[in-house]
Amino acid sequence: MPYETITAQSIAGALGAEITGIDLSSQLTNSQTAEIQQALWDHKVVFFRDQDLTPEDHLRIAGVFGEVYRVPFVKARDDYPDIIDIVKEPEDGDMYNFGGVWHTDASFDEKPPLGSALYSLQSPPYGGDTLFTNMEAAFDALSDGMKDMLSKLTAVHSAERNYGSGGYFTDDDNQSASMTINPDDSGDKETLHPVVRTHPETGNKSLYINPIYTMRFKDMTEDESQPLLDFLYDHAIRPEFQCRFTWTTNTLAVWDNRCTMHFAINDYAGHRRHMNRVTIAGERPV
Ligand SMILES: O=C(O)CCC(=O)C(=O)O
Ligand SMILES: [Fe+2]
Repeated sequence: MPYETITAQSIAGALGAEITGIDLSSQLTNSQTAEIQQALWDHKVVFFRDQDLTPEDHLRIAGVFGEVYRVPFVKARDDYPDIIDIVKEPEDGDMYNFGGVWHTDASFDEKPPLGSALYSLQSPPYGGDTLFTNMEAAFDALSDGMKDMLSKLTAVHSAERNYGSGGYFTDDDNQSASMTINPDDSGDKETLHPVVRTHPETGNKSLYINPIYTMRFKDMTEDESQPLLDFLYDHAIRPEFQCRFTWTTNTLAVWDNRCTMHFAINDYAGHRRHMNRVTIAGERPV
């Protein structure tokens, strides 16, 4: 995709591009703003390395894409209630890392976030990469019969498995030293979303389900739903639909949460990894 004010270099066939030629700490021109938006719709996840950003810069860049989304259950920074600290300390060893299961952010919400802007304050010396997968490519590669059937289905989403009253984080052993997660029974609430959603900017269709927050298909039991969900998850994370990003300190990534899933790899025990995330509000999936 040709741009006039930035350069985009794809990092994989399916999605993901590194953007250069722009200093995000400066006041952006209208054309720069329009082009980084376009680059996100074109590439689904964009990476800006070597950006020296203050929290205000970080909030301002996220604001290019939409209003801020206040993340439930995860304690925010005391000084910036719209920024969450995603941190794993050396003493956390190989215990659970935030985002370490394939997911799209907060699909349990009636209006899940449009995207997230994740900034690396400290990257480990190796490991801690993030995987992304293209849910439009995954949908496109299905047979017409499967696409047709899925297009008629609705899925039940909930934060229950992670943040609900009996969820993973209610067990003290699963609380890390470094992040505060506050599960409560509002996490048990269920929300309905179409299994196939249409992107409001591009009109493209994508699969919209994920193994953390999708509980079952509407009007079906979990046992009935799970085999098809498992097939779709395996299909969606085929290597050719993915990209893998190796972080360096001071990189900002912005992903489109509506047509991707992501997965934070937990392979840097004994090292510190520190990220800040600003989440961008979205619309009700259709
Ligand atoms: O730390 C990461 O690489 C991603 C964590 C995650 O899932 C998120 O920030 O939404
Ligand atoms: Fe995430």
